[in-house]
Amino acid sequence: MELLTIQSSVAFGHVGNSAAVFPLQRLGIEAWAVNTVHFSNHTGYGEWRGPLLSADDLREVVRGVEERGALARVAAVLSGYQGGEEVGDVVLETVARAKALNPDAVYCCDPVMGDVGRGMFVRPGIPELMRDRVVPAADVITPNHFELDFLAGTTTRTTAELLAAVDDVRDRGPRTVLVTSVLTEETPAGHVDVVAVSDVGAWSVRTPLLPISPNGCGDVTAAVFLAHLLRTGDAATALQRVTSTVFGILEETIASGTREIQLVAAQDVIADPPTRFGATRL
Ligand code: PXL
Repeated sequence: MELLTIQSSVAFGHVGNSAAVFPLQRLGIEAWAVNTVHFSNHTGYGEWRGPLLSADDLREVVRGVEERGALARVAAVLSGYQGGEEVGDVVLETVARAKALNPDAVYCCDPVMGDVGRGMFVRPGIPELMRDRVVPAADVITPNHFELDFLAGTTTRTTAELLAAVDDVRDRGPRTVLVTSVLTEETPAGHVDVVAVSDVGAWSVRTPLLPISPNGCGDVTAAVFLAHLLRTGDAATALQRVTSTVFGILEETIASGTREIQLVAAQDVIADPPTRFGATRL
């Protein structure tokens, strides 16, 4: 299986494509990386070096991939953090081309915009671009709870409210939605929920809340959820596997005492995740 992933790359550490590609490969998927930036390290350090690619440079790279015949073969296009609106345009053009060449191609969008506590951290205009143009073009989205609320234009405090917001967004395009970092009135202290909704139902997995939330975790989550969804066609199975995988990566990261997610150390968990958490039907 082949997949095109349009995200940041960093030389040191793991975010964007530098977080998504290795897990995809470890799951047996050929991941063609189109890099939107080539930074030394992720922006969480406050300082970084390296270039952003222009929209025209990105277009050229995608064009070359298409000319080799590879765009026609991809099962999915995956996108994450989008630095500027022009990158959003290239992503949408690429998705349109991939779908024209192969109507079964899936577009999975991680609508990176913000988080509880931090608020919106992307450039002004990006949240509206995500809500009004990018998300409606997607088949699968992986917002966190904060991003889901923005997409639906509401504040959700209960599971019922959350599911209503998900259905509101699903009516606008993406049939499969993974909501991460869900905290409702029903979530016990020290825990966090992850919810997956598809045409055939809604499921939730509850995990203990770990004391770290490293950069790149969301990028791994979107890539690994998409991989298992493509493999099994089943959102509940993909939900169980992604939560066990990410929990295992976080455990390795805590044990290592480093700031970067420990993908290589956790590679066996990534390739063959033990079922640590069961999914409950909602
Ligand atoms: O994880 C999203 C992300 C993407 N791209 C760059 C980043 C980050 C998070 O820190 O720094 C460059």
